[in-house]
Amino acid sequence: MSEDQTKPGETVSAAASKTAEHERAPQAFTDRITADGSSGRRVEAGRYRLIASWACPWAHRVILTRSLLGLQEAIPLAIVDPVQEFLDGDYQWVFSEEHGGPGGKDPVLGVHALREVYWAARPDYTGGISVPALVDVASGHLVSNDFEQLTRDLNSEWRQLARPDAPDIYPEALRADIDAVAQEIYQDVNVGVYRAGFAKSQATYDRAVDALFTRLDALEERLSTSRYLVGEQITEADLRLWPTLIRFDPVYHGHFKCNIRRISDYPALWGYTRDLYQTPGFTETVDFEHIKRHYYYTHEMVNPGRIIARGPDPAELLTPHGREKL
Ligand SMILES: N[C@@H](CCC(=O)N[C@@H](CS)C(=O)NCC(=O)O)C(=O)O
Repeated sequence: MSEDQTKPGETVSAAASKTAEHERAPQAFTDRITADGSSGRRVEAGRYRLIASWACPWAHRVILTRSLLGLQEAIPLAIVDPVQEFLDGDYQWVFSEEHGGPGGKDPVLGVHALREVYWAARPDYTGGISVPALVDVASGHLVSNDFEQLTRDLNSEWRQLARPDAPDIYPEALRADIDAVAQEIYQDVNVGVYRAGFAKSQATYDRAVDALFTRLDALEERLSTSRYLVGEQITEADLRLWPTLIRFDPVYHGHFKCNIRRISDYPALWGYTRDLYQTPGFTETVDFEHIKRHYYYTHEMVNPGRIIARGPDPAELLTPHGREKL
């Protein structure tokens, strides 16, 4: 695999930000929670805790699924501070007084740094420490940090606790199409923005940004005749793309040098971004303050002065999108 490729499951931003190339951390925690308990862990309201960051697009995909399915009460959410703490030579996700509780600890799990959860599960663990992370509260066991499997399991195994009219975001009949478009989006868009932003050479940057905008141009075409990426409903494919789009103009365009075009320069992509933003279940998962503070503060080599770019005005997301007619 070349330096430009990234496999699903690696800790993308950790790898990209901490090494010149894209170092691969194997997805280390992949236990499953199942409806029938056959995996050893049964679906149960209130038993597990989802640790996430409002800033992280991978965590956002799980948060969105939870929100669309109405699983907020069944799976409580713990949000880390947007600014990582420098611990033993590394930036780490931590809880704080503001995001967490007294003593800068998560009030339920009693931990300050997310790495404590990883170490409790595997004391000799030296791989990436990433969000999202789903924890079995009583034992403190880290069940999974695999965003893809988590999303799928919320949609299937957790259905008994979902609201009755919850959408199926990964319907059997559309899976092949969803997987195909998700794979293209993953490589060129989801990871592409990081590749461009953390490039250590002009050639690496050029390749990333070319692939990114070629893909965005193709998605613009696709979305100019259809409201959603696959079929006539919101699917997992949309949940792959949208978290990157919503961060694009405020962060990736400037901070990651993805500035050939803005999303707001693409009529269909921009309408689509607003359409989903205005869809129940989406708006409440977006926190621009966390998104901006995280990116502009954390990547020291990209933005050593920690100056947060001001624009664009988030109110633009509330303007009419006219996509109902599609
Ligand atoms: N483990 C996730 C990857 C998620 C990821 O890369 N999360 C980033 C934040 S956007 C992270 O936590 N990076 C570790 C760090 O920034 O220290 C997966 O299923 O692929």
